[in-house]
Order: sequence, then structure tokens, then C-alpha cells
Amino acid sequence: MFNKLIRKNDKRINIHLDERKENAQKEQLPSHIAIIMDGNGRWAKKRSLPRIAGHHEGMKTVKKITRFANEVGIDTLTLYAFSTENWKRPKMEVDFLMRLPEEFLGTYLPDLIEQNVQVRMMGNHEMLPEHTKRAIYKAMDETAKNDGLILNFAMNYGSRDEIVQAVKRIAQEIQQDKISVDDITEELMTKHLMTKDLSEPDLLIRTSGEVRLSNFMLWQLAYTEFWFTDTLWPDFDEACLLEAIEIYQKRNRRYGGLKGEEVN
Ligand code: V07
Repeated sequence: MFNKLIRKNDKRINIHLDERKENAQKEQLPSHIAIIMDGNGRWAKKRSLPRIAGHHEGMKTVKKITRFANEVGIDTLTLYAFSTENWKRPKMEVDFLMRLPEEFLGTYLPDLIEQNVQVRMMGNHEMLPEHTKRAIYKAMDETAKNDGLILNFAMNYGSRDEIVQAVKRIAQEIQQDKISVDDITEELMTKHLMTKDLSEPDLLIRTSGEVRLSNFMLWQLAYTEFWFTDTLWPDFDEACLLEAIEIYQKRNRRYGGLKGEEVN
């Protein structure tokens, strides 16, 4: 009787994080997780702090979650760090955000190298300040040969912008007689997106209670599982990521072999 009770508790919430991690690793993990890191401003407001304090705290969460995702055995982590719409924010806030990659990499690049993480970036790089680009390119360069977790930052990224750019390139190739209209397929489109070297996300997480895609990876998320949480990004931790992974695995078990056939 007593034994039974313990086992029941074990099964539910009281399992230690390490044990939950090991259990998750016994099943199929999401290979690529994409995260919309929302709620930094609200986190700061709740504490009567300026918004930038929330962004700074959010940066620490990036470090924590990157390390943990790598430990669990996730292959790719894509993080929405700066959208094409974020330029509309007050200049002071934009300037602060554009300093975060330098601060993050200044502090953590040696750790990332040690953890065998490969840093990448997707988005329209040209419009980023020189100092921001310099820091990120250096990190990409120094981690290019690493074959652990791919840490892919979406910086000045917008999905419609990405799709328009892909269509323009394809149109140019037709104009130059390199390909014909009949060569345009889903596969060709995929090869012209900024994610051409990455798998599609298996799991999308958005924090802070917003239930929108906000122009993030519209093409790539066609078959992705979505998980939304009210937790604000600076409060997001290892247990939250594990919860998302566990829910993903539970859904996968339910679909059984029907993945891709669930419609109709
Ligand atoms: C940013 C912290 C996380 C919450 C979301 C907004 C604020 C890490 C980076 C970063 C980007 C590129 C890179 C290394 C680190 C970052 C921005 C904002 C613009 F190579 N956090 N973080 N970049 N926030």
C-alpha cells in the first residue's frame, strides 16, 4: 500500500529533474526546438524595473536553456532574439538589445566552445550594427567546427521577409534561364530559406501567454507541435523545458504511427 503510493507520486510530479531528464532521453526527443522568448518586459514591469532589466535577465535564461538543451541531447535550438518589427521600439531599447549579443558572447563564448555548441544566425544581417555583427561572426567562426548543439539565433528575422527573399532569388534563377517554372517545388522553396541547412522544428515554444506566431518561421512550422506557457521568459527554467519535451513525447505516443496522416 505504502509502496504503491510512492510509485504513484514518482510517476507524477515528484521525480527529480535528473530522473525526468533520463526518462525523456529514453524516448524520441524533439530534434529541433524553436522558442519565442516573450515576457521580458512584463517580468521587469512586475518588479518596477526598466524593460532592459528584463532583457538582461532573459539573456541569462538563454545561457541556462542552451546548456540544458545540449545536455538533454537536442540537436538544434532556434531562438527568436530580434524580429524585423523590433526596430520600432524606443531607440534606447534597440541600442541595448544590440549590445546583448556582445555581452552574452563576451561572457559565455568560452563555455559554448567547451560545450561543443555551434553558434549560427538567421535573418537579415546587413542592417545590424557593426559591433553586433562583429561579435556574432566571431562566435560563428570560432564554433563552426563544433558538432554539438546548433544554437541558431534569429536576429532581425521576419518570416514573410524570408519568403519574399526566397521567391526573388528563384525568380532571378528563372530569368537567368538556370531553372524553369516547373522546377519550383516545396523542396526548392525550402532550399532558398534561411533554414536550408537545418531540419524543421519539431517543437515550438512561446512563453508569456501570447498565442501567436508573430511572423516566426511560418513555412518551417507547418507540421510542428506547438506548446504555449504563461511563464515569462526570465522565469523559464530547466523544468519548464522538460515539461515541454514531456508533453511533446506524450503527443507523439498518442499519434502512434499516424504522424503526418492525422489530417482527415
Ligand atoms: C537577447 C535576451 C533573451 C530574451 C529576448 C530578448 C533579449 C541572447 C542574444 C544573442 C544573440 C546572438 C548571439 C548571441 C546572443 C540576444 C538579442 C536579444 C538581440 F550570437 N539574448 N539576446 N540578442 N535577449
